[in-house]
Amino acid sequence: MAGVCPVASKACYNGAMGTQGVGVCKPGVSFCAKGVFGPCIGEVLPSAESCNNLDDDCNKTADDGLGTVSCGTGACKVSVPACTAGKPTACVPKAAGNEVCGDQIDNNCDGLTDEGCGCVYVSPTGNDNNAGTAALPKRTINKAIAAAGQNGFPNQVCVASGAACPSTGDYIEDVVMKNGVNVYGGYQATGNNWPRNTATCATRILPGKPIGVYFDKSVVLPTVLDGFVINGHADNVSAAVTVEGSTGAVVSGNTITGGGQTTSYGVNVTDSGGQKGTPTIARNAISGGSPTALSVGVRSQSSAPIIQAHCDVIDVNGRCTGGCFNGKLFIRSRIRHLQHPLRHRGAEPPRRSATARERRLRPERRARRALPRRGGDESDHARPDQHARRSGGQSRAGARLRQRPAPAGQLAVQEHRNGRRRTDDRLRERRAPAGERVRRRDGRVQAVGDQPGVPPQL
Ligand SMILES: [Ca+2]
Ligand SMILES: [Ca+2]
Ligand SMILES: [Ca+2]
Ligand SMILES: [Ca+2]
Repeated sequence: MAGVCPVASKACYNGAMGTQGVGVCKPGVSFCAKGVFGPCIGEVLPSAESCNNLDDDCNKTADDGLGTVSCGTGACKVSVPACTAGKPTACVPKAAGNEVCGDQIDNNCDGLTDEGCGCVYVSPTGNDNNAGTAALPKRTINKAIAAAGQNGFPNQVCVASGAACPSTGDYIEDVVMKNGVNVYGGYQATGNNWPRNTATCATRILPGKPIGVYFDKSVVLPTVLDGFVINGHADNVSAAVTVEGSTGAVVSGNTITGGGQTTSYGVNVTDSGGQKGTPTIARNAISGGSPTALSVGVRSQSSAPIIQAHCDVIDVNGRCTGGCFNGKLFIRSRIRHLQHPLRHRGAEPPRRSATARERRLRPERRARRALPRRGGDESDHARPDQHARRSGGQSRAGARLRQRPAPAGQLAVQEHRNGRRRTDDRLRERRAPAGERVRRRDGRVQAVGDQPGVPPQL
């Protein structure tokens, strides 16, 4: 059906009403051919918006509705408009911070929220300016104790020996325990929940003061010190651990050795103004030390410690039959292999044949040897409450010991004819058996070893 077009061509537009001439949208041209207008050529219709700084969908706004893009995780997450000035917006995550405990936020952007917050952690490579998380541990036990219970941390301190075990980590500090804050040693500084192995991760506390690790009377809640090696400081009188009037102290699973030079305690429990110390002392290996005078594993002064489970093997009668010297659990007064030098028996000198004079003296020597000795090792289990204090602060055990005869090996002291006491050089070179009697130049016989001025030897 041939016809005639009124005009040779006309504008055309097939887009939605209101879009023509808006944005990129524009009409085209339709030409007449054989009396019929042909297709609309050159029109631009609305299309999906794209990031090109143009109004592609012809709604009068360029690059609208393109949404946002996000990047990063946790506290680092960032959302930005997808298109800026006709170009995709670069998305840069926020910088990661340190994990903050207890805020329900993944502060360090590793995908885990409040990780490494199960303890205030302490490591030999830590820093006291750190918060105390597993990733950023503190350096000292005291600073960790101060941080416990705050800023999302529990009342617990976990102390590592190193990043790998077996290892030994030393903490040279005077640890002061805080009411209700438990302190555990033997950790390995790895991961967000440090593993614990007290057998291979040796965490040592080396106090610089004679008081050692200290629980004072403010410690009334159960407050645990567990899993450490604690060596007392070398002072005249020294304790590795002191419990003064504390009713909540729990000293468990430690290897404790006193460091006193004259008087030495493993654990010294005293009252505080009449307030008894009532610690629980359990599953430790406690040695008083190797001082010259008094050595006590656990001492109690006007106090009542509860002592439990310091035995490796208990027989059917409930007696301890294993441990003490060779086991892992014990309380003893002395370090067995570190006896006083005067008592140490070194290598025997080469034997030689006796002289005629010595042969003559032999029967007398045999008689001397037959005299009773005070023998045995002093490393017995210490009984708490055994050493009740006398006025003046000296335990009765110490006073009693001074009244005993001198033990084997003690220097013999002889009284001089003019009444002055002197130490005979010849006598000094040998060990005087206990109970030995020395004939003085005036003919009287005197027992040695109990003269005043000679320190008692344990
Ligand atoms: Ca638009
Ligand atoms: Ca656009
Ligand atoms: Ca995290
Ligand atoms: Ca957090």
